[in-house]
Amino acid sequence: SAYDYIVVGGGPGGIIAADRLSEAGKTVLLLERGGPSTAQTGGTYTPSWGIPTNLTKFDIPGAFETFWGDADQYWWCDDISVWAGCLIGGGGSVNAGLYWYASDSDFSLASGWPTGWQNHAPYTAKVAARLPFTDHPSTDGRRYLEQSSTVMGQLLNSQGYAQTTINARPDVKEHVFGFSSYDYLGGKRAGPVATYLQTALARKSLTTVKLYTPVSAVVRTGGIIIGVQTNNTSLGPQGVAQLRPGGRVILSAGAFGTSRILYQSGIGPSDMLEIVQRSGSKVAKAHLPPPAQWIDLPVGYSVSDNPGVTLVFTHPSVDAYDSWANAWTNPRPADAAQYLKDQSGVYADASVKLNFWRSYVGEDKKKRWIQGTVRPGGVSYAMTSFPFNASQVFAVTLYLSTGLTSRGRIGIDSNLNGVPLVQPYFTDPVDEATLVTAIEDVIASVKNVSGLKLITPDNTTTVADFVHTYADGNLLSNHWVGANKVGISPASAVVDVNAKVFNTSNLFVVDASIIPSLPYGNPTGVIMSAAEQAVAKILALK
Ligand code: 6FA
Repeated sequence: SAYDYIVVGGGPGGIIAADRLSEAGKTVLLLERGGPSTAQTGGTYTPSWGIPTNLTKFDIPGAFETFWGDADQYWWCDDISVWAGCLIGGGGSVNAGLYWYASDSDFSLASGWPTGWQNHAPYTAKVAARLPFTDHPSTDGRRYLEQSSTVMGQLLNSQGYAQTTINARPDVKEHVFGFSSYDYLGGKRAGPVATYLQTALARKSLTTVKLYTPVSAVVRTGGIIIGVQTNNTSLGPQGVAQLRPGGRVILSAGAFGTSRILYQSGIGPSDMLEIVQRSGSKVAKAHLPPPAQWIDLPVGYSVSDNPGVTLVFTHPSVDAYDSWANAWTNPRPADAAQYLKDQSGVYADASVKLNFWRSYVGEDKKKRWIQGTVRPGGVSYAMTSFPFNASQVFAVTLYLSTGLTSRGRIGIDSNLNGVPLVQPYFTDPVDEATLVTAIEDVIASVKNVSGLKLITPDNTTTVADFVHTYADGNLLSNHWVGANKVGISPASAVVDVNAKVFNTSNLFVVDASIIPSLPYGNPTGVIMSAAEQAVAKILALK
């Protein structure tokens, strides 16, 4: 069979695309390289204490911190050097689920969006209708393990911050703090797999979803795409899944995944395409078009990711929850029992309890925003000469977000693994200076809260040195955007205002990589709104 649309990648972008396309009556093939995640998608990875329920690691919000604890961490992409989810739901199935509705600033011209994308509100509303936020995920409506949030709230109050419901006013981010907002429903992880994927699957005659089906390249004649190369010969001769005449391919394989597919399809800067040409991978080489057909675009450039630095505190009121070390294998019995009974309690929520924002104007007169994230535990971030009580630890990560000017580059190495080529952190020193100022501000107010002790950084370092020597791998926040950014010129962008890859007729990108710069908060809310808007633009094309 042949399809109106082939969507490659079942993360937030791809699932929303597949659902809206099938809703419009199109036949859609959704190809995902990984397997199931939540129970609803066929996942079966339950904790020993969860049997016989069908609550998997991907369903239980309180399991978030344990994604790095297991012997077999099969959910991560094994060919990308940073954290990325390779299973249905993508990053949305393994992330913390922090969820911020898009603001006007997130889609503004100043944030690098071309004209035509500013009217995000109807798309943001569509996402909110399918996936309403919650800042009290426990099904009993109560909040649990809130001590670090209370302590940090006192500190922020002393600095003139106001408490608010962040998603009630997405445009208000100056000196505000609020309870963390999550993409959870009924005390479980939600995200597009819980809603959009289900409605897509219900359109049985239109939607085909194949798991464990990696796509290596698009198959094209010049700029016309005729199908995609898979590993599954039941999809077509030699594993090529085919488009109907007039059909379209949408790449939604995430920042690193989509970039690699483009390189392997002969689309991108020549240094990356030459790596494919030289590689030992027969599959990749066999499907790379000859150089005369290469399409030169800045795939992988202009990327940003929030640099984040973590401060560690103790306070006598705080329950560090053993820094989540036992949350999967050896939970506190009452908390496990409570969650299993009705999805309430500590496990109905990931670790993060409070978020805050403010702006700074840098030496270059540009405004940059800081996001703070507060959570109990985090003993692994403690680098300190001070003695401290590990059971009272909590962590505050300060991220630089909107206004950040540093940019890096991603691509592939000689094994075709997705890698950062130029780290996107602090290529502009004003970014670093801004984060230092923000940290100094928080530290200056520690004295305003009785019993509060800062343990990292300690008295053996200055804040400036602490930040300057912070490892790239620790600055990382997994919020990669920009690699295939939207724009008006193929000199500086990869997709045009309709999310179509420049110099192709029918190839599109709908995922985080089209977003030109970082939004105020963790990006999935903006990625989903952008996906809704992109699909509407694609469907409107003749
Ligand atoms: N974002 C938030 O908004 N809130 C958070 O709390 C948050 N936390 C994290 C986090 O804790 C971690 C560890 C990570 C990795 C990310 C976090 N993010 C958070 C970021 C957020 O999850 C990502 O920005 C978001 O998921 C990006 O959505 P995309 O749709 O752009 O891309 P994904 O990577 O999610 O999905 C790509 C899919 O394509 C995957 O399912 C993958 O398996 C599949 N794929 C890749 N290559 C493929 C190929 N060649 N063929 C077929 N499928 C492929």
